[in-house]
Amino acid sequence: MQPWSSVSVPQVQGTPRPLRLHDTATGEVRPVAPGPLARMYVCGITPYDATHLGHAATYLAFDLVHRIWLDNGHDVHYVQNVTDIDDPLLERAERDNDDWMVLGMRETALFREDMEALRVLPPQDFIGAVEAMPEIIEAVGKLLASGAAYRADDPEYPDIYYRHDATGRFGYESNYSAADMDRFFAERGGDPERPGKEHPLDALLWRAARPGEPSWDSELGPGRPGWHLECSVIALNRLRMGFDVQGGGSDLAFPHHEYSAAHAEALTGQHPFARHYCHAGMVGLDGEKMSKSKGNLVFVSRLRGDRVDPMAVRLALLDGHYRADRSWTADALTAGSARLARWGSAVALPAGPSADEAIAGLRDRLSDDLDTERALLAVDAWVDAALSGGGSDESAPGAVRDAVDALLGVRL
Ligand code: 5CA
Ligand code: ZN
Repeated sequence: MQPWSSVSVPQVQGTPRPLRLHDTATGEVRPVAPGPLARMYVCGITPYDATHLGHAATYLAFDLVHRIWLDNGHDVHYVQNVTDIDDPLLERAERDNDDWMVLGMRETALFREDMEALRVLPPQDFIGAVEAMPEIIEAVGKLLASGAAYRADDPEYPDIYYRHDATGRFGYESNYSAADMDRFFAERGGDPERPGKEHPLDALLWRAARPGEPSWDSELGPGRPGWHLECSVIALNRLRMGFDVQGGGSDLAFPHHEYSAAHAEALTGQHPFARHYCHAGMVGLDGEKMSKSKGNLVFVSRLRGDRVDPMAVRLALLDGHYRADRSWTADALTAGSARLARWGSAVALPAGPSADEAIAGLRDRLSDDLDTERALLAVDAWVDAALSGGGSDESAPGAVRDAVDALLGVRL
């Protein structure tokens, strides 16, 4: 698929800081130590509805990772998928008497516009499950041949399942208890009760064609892919094993990222799939988790339609820790708009105090597991001093403007 357009990222004066990030697999904040080419995969949308502020917050968090890497002089290979065939898409299309493929294309186009408006740097590879179908089919064949997968005992629908313990490392990514695994597997798209499986936690790789459902011909028989394998294959074939960051919301820590890692490790015999597994907290609306099924969504596109400045949305979402579950409120947007206006006035001044401390503070805070709340305060301190008439450094306003643009993605 065509990714969205990029924006230029200015150089920032001073010394970059290497990034430290929380890793779900080890439970620690530890250095991300990429080579000259930093490699990141972030799980993309399932395009059956518009992008809400929860999705946006997650993509903003990983956009900061991207920007910090650029600041540190790395080239970045960023890959993102689009789950453009899966149950939720078919269910929504059926409900609305729509065509699932047109629905997916429409919502993906809107997502691109939203990301562009928020100045999220695009991935180099933006890959739909449908376009990756030959790669997915090949991977299922390999897993079957190696014994990591089997056909369900069901002559009518001989779906193909992954043996959850095929690598002997199952559970290392999420570290969830057996009870939590059972619960989240059932809640998040798994099918523990499916007759014909060897074990309730075995995950679907290939769903044999059902009447009325789209399917793809293959040597496996006609069918469509399971969700976790899509991300394994799209990441593996572009980033190879041991890439630096696998990202997404915390709802993906299990089962999705556990199985994506397990599938890739079973396919290659190598470990690990990713060197860091990073998860953003869930954003809710006034205290409740924002979710398509609850219908309590604030859409980025709707805010754009209401002529809200996307940079104010960006500042509002960055004023909270990416790993914390948090709430979107009208007050957060008001505060983001006010901050945007103050920052804009300060960088428009002919001079201000030296930018060195603010830029060093911004880098220190961001490189410490993306502590955006305190990063914003470091800029606030310079802005307050500049607006109260302090300083005569004529290069400072431009330097702060560039640093805020490059590191926070906020154009003033
Ligand atoms: N297509 C899959 C990933 S392969 C998927 O989860 N799609 S999604 O549209 O449901 O979510 C897209 C991204 O937004 C995922 O990274 C997901 O973890 C994240 N996300 C979903 N809901 C929220 C929320 N309320 N707050 C923060 N992030 C969220
Ligand atoms: Zn994914």
